[in-house]
Parts: sequence; C-alpha cells; structure tokens
Amino acid sequence: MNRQDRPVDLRSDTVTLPTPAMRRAMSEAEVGDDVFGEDPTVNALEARAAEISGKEAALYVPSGTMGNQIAIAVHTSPGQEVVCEEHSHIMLYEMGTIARFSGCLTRPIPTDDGRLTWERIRGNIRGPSDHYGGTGLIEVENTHNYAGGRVYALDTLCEIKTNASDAGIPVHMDGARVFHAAAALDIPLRSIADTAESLTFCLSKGLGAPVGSLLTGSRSFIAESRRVRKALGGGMRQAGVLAAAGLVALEQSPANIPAVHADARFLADSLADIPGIAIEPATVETNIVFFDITGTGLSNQHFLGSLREEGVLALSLGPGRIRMVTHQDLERADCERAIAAIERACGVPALAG
Ligand code: TLP
Repeated sequence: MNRQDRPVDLRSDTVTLPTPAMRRAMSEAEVGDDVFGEDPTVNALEARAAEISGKEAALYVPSGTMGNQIAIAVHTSPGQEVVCEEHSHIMLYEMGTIARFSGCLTRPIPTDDGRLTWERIRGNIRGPSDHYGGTGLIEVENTHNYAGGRVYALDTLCEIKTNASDAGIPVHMDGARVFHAAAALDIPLRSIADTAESLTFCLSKGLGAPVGSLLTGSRSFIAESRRVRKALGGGMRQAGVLAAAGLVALEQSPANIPAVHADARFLADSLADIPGIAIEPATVETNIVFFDITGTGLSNQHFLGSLREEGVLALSLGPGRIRMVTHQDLERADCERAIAAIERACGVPALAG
C-alpha cells in the first residue's frame, strides 16, 4: 500500500509495525525455554534493559500492564494503599487489577498536569495502624499519558524518592514512555530510573517492537517478580523471537524520538490555529497531543467519523476530548494530512492555490 492510501493512524504509538531489521532479527533469533531461564535472546534483552536503566536486573513481560501490576504485587501487601495520580494508567486503565490481584486500594491524588510532588503526596501517606493498612507504594507515571505526555522534572522525582525512602515507602515508575521523557529532558534514561526502586518501560509503545515491556529493579525484586509473572500466566517459552525485536527497538528506536516529538509540536501548533479547537501547545512536551473540540459544536463521534472518512484515525478520551499520538511510522506529511482533514471537519475554508 503506498503512503497516500495508508491511514494516518494517530490513535496510539502502539500501532507501529515492526521494522525490517526487527523482522530479520526475529527470524534469526536463538531461542530456548524462558521459563527455565534458557532463552539466550530474552536473557540478552533483560541484561540490556537492566544496563540501560542502571538497575541490577530486568524481567521481560508481555505488556506494560503486567509489568506495573507485578511491581505493585511485589512491593505491597493486601490491604495497603498505593498512592498515585488520579488519572494514572494503573488506576483508570488496568482493569482494577490492583484490587483483583494485589488486594490494594488506590489513594488517588488530584494534580493540575499529571505530575505529583512530595508536597501533594506527603499528607496522603499513612502509617499502619489498627484502623487502616497504610501506604505500601508510591507510583508515578512518566510520561503521563492522560495528562498529555507530560514529563516530570528530575528534581521533582528526586524529592519524591528521597522523602519516600525516609518514610520507608518504595516508588514504582510506570515509564511506559520513559524513553520519551529522557529525550525531552535530553538526559540518560538511568538518571530518571534512579529515582524509583522499580521501573516499567514498553518496547511496543513508541519504540516500534511488536510485543513486550521490561520491569527493572534490584536482583531480589526481579527474582520475586519472576514468580509473580508466572502466577499471572506471563511465563513465556521461546519468547526470544519477540525479544529479538525488542533488542533492535532498544538500539535503534530512541534516535527517532526527537522527530516524533517535533511532529507532535507541529500538530499542536497547527491545531491552535483552527477555530473552535482548544489546546495549549506549550503543554505538549512529548508525543501525545490532547485537544478539546467542544467549541466546534461537533460531537466526538461526528468529528472522528469525518476524519476516518479521510483516512485519519484519532481517539476519543472523554467528552469533547480527542487524543492524537505521534510515532515512528509517521512522517510530517502524514501530520499535514491530518491537519487538513481536521480543518475540513471544522469547516475551515481551503486556501486557494
Ligand atoms: N496505554 C494505551 C492505552 O491503554 C490507553 C495507549 O494507547 O496509550 N502505562 C501507560 C502510561 C500506558 O499509556 C499504557 C498503555 C500502559 C501502561 C499499558 O501498556 P499495555 O497496553 O502494554 O498493557
């Protein structure tokens, strides 16, 4: 299919297809039974993930959800509270697994932009008592999906980590898109990873791999995580065919992120010029662009339907709220096509010539 006929898929950065280099690596991967720890390609991926994130060890898991939920189960005991931001993925989009599997409650904290501070967390920490289970974990999401890909400043994370350590509470980072955070701050990933006891990051979100995420942490944390992964049915066998693509993603895809961020900025700046669309371009820091179409008078369904007819796909995430995510399978011309389709949906007259 040539580019003009292909849909411009901005629903998520999960829609990317494996690159030719990934497919080659997959077909040539050396494999073994990973439940026995004998898949050399999975072992290589885990070693590389640990190295990149500056942690002792890593575990390959099928999804970001499983990585987060294993971390929560290992860090907490049933009845404890997990402090998190009110729109965090672990709370809104992980099927209530915190309650189902770990027996924990969330203690959601409202923020203006998805970013917690120690100031906001402090009053929500509860020690164990005869009346409640106490705080078992603090979770931060970086970048924050629902807040539009916002990036934590390193100082904020360091302050949370230092105070959490003093209170004896571990920090888990849902870093599904932590490579985007590192690129936005132009710092090594491990500086961000240092601010949490454990980190989940995704190979299939923005890095182009077909499947998989990594959970990283101390050797003992990962040993226990391996047992919990098995309990969740996440023990895979000859998973090296998938891990091989992940290794390629880790080496090759981060270099694409600056251009992907520039595409998001282009979308945000262009959207700001369309009458009826509300967006603050300065809040777009990475590859996620949220905007509000209430002022156009169109329903989400009508708006997305018009775009779909022109081969442009986006997501509805709340009344009037639309999300577009840029990724490495798109080019600037695709983003221009998306903007032209949005202008037509909103009744902006086309320029002559
Ligand atoms: N997010 C998906 C949807 O679930 C919304 C997306 O398209 O953005 N943490 C964060 C911050 C995420 O954004 C996601 C996926 C996950 C965890 C879960 O990853 P998977 O889908 O691999 O379980």
